[in-house]
Amino acid sequence: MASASSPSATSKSRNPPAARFSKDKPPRVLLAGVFKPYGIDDAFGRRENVMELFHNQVTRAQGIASMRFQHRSFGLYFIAANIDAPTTVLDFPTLEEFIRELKRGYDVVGISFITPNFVKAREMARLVRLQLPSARIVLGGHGAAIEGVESLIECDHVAKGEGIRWMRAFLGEDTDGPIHHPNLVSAENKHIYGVPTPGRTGLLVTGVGCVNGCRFCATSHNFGRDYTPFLKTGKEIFEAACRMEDEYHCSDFFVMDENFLKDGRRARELVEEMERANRFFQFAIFSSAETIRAFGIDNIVRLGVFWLWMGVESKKEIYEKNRDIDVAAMVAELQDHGIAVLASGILFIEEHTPENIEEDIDYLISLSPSFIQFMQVIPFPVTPIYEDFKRKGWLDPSIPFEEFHGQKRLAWRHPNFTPEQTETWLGKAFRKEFDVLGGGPMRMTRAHLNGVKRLKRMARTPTVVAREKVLLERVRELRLLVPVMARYAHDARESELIASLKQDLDRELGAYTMRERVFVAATFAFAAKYALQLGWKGDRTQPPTHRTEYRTPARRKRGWSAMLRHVPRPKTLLHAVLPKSTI
Ligand code: B12
Ligand code: SF4
Repeated sequence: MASASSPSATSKSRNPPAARFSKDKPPRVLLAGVFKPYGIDDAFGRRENVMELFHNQVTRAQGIASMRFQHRSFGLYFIAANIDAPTTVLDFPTLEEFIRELKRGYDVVGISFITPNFVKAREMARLVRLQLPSARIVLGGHGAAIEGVESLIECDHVAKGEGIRWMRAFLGEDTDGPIHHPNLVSAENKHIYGVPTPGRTGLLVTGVGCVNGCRFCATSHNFGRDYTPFLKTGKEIFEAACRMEDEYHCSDFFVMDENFLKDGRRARELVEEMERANRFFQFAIFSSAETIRAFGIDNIVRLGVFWLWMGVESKKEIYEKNRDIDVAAMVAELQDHGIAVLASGILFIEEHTPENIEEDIDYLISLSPSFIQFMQVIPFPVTPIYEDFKRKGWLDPSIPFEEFHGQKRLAWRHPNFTPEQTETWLGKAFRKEFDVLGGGPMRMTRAHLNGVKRLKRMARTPTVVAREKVLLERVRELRLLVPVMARYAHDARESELIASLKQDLDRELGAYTMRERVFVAATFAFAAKYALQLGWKGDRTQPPTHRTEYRTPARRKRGWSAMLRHVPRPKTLLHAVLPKSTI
């Protein structure tokens, strides 16, 4: 017979079992992300599972020019901020720290993981059972979609899809209560060319999921091809932004929403709120081409978008979202209006062969976006391609989940490529992009500068004037890095591109002021130190551990804002003035 903890007694669903906790003594909840170190080859992970977005998937071939920053495991903070039970979030722990935390005693331990961290989650669950045999183990996050996970990892419950509602139901709380948006910064430990960029870019998670359901997309299918808004209206987004600006003085926000402009009405309301209050914020967003077209460039400028991630994917397989759209013209128009575009492309779709794959790589590069993400197709469980590849016999059970990262060799058997070829082509793509277009920070500066020029020619509404002012400030900040960019240019072509950018900047902004010269000198010191560090120690850094308590007796006295404050203050004057705007 199955025990309460055995796999066969496991509940695995979007609707958890009714809570069995006493109302008088709420359960103590621990929510943990998987343990570090990340991005190294060991028994639990791979070198390619780096806990950094750009440095692993975007600017990875760009050496010292690669943009560096880390994100918290946001889902944990969102769940913790929206349940009533006393909760601890443990983000980026070592295994020892996790064990020490378990010894404090918990009734529920939630482990958040994605597919490549399967083995880490399994080890953590094993330890929970060992240390706290009576605690309920809940698995959540994208890893929860792994086929048969309930029998592969020791656990009591598997929470598939959206987690706030799941956890509330599990704990016997009101599932329909309003969602409280915690105050969080988007990225930490930020630097470009070794120069800290500590400004406060706030995080807004306006919702999870996407209804488009592109066949490879884990995010869409993990949430049942449905969208769950966390901030339902433009007013709610505006109010969340105001709150964060009041507390953190941040006016830039990274919007974590797979397809933010899909809800055009909400985005328009946000514009209206900002214009009505004459209080403007800037946003970095993800959006698909169809939604960009529908929203229109003028509205995008009014919204204050300064950075945009767009799924270009491939010229060979046209997804609905890109159908009948001149993507090249769209990227050019966005960048001409000051918006740095990240175009993502997928390599090794079925149509790709060693003979034609370079066409797609060249296509992405020809768009000349500020950044490109090349990602290999990964058949994540829950996506239609997973089932499709399974049917075709292309899934390879000998490839462990740790290798489902899309950044080295393909995690499945492609009919037209050997595993070695997939690694070579991916490396080639990133290298070619860097050689042809130069470094991302330089290209982003160029896009922002073009925007300043363009906005000057637009109708002088208060919104456009406000947007131009902020964009100009951003360009001034990034310009401080241009001499360092020139010093570390990786080849003659990049030197030329930077020289031309410098000329245009000088024409637009005049000579550096004395104060700016001092800061430029300082950037050289930072960059030299970073270059030495890269040479000696390599490029891997581990995020620090973050332990945050919610509603524990000590914390309750200090109130919500104290519980949710995570923002480090600038340490020096230099920290305070260097570029703050890049996410
Ligand atoms: C931010 C992010 C990162 C950050 C990591 C942040 C961190 N501290 O872990 C960075 C940039 C470092 C990163 C790296 C990678 N990532 Co990533 N990342 C994302 C991204 C863009 C957003 C995640 C997020 O915060 N969403 C907002 C929160 C609120 O949603 P959520 O995390 O899904 O959480 C909700 C539910 O899942 C659930 N939930 C989550 N945890 C738990 C736990 C419990 C107990 C419960 C009940 C519920 C629950 O409740 C939450 C609220 O509804 C997603 C794409 C996306 N839009 O989701 C990809 C994504 C998660 N990443 C992915 C991948 C593959 C990677 C990399 C391997 C890529 C690479 N090669 O570099 C690496 C691996 C790094 C590592 N060592 O773990 C995949 C995972 C696919 C899969 N099926 O597993 C995703 C889905 C992207 C994609 N579409 O392919 N990533
Ligand atoms: S539009 Fe983007 S987020 Fe939506 S399903 Fe397609 S790839 Fe996923």
